[in-house]
Amino acid sequence: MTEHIQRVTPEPDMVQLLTPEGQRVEHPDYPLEITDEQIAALYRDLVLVRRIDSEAIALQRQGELGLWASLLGQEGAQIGAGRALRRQDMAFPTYREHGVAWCREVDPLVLLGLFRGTNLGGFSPYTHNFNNYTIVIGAQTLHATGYAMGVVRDGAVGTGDDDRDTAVLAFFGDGASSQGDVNESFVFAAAGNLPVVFFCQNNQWAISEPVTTQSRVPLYRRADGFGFPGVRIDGNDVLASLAVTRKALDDARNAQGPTLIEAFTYRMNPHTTNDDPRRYRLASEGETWKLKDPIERVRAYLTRQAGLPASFFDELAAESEQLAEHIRSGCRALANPTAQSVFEHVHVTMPPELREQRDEFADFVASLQEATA
Ligand SMILES: Cc1ncc(C[n+]2csc(CCOP(=O)(O)OP(=O)(O)O)c2C)c(N)n1
Repeated sequence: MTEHIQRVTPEPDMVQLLTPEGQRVEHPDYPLEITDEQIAALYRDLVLVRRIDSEAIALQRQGELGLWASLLGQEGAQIGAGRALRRQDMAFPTYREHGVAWCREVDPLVLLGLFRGTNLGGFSPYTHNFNNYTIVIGAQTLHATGYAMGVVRDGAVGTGDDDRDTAVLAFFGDGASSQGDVNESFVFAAAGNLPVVFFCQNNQWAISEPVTTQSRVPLYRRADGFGFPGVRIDGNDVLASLAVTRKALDDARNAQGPTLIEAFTYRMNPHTTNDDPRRYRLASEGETWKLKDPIERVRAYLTRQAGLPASFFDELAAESEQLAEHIRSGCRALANPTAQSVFEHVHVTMPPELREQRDEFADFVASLQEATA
């Protein structure tokens, strides 16, 4: 670390609509009309998605999953963004967007299959308008930008038809913002005024690399250099995430071009279940962020301001238990893929050479089984 590097602002200027204490606050640029019932629905999403995450970690620890990338602490950013999408919009995730997958109605068991190694993604992107998880850092921003080019060519922006106009939402992390792919996608999105919203979850760490060594300026200000708006939100505030993403997606659908949203948040768990953050993070950092928990503030609002009865929370706890059971038993029951399945889903119609290779491989596997019988 050289001394000339300027640190990012410690207390960033960001859009916030719900404080960590659960107080609603207004922002002049992002008014949000939302009922208490709708806030309760967001709370349900947050709680159930956190449960999916904690069950997945437990399953990994029991040897049922090879790996899991936890979203603990990032639920608010993801549910707000996910619930801002319209049916026809397309979202491009990394490998940590379990909350967005939830909003796009992807069965959590399908996600678990990827981390168990029983599927290679497991769902059709076009069924859910949610692309498969991308492990290659930043690559999906190019896919999203290319998709947005297609949207323009289909004449599906700026028509004024709410069911036709389409936006694209690309997720990536603070580490990914250092990648060439992300910067190239910014250039193309700006040059083509494309209907794409870049949603960066700045969880402060790219595995062990802090964001402060990667950027001299807050990440949302990168957008300035490309000529489109950048905005920083309190990434632990589901309402801010909803309001700002909704506005950015509206702009995109109305042919106003791209926006960069930086959700300022924190990855409370290790990068993946293979990582040990005690080697590079101070425990005190995690303690500070616990006070900004994205779920607790909504709960505080719902109990103190909205006056929701205890029965609401009891019913949600019961639903959470049921979901956990679905995940535990469903994960163990996931069928192992056959050796030949690696040949599937590559082409719509399998070419003859590939069919030949598959059959040869099948004979080889059978011969091994005979030899060991
Ligand atoms: C092109 C590429 N380079 C390196 C890696 C290894 N890698 C996996 S995750 C990661 C850090 C990503 O950090 P960030 O973009 O901040 O996302 P986060 O995991 O924190 O959500 C790296 C370098 C990779 N998967 N792809």
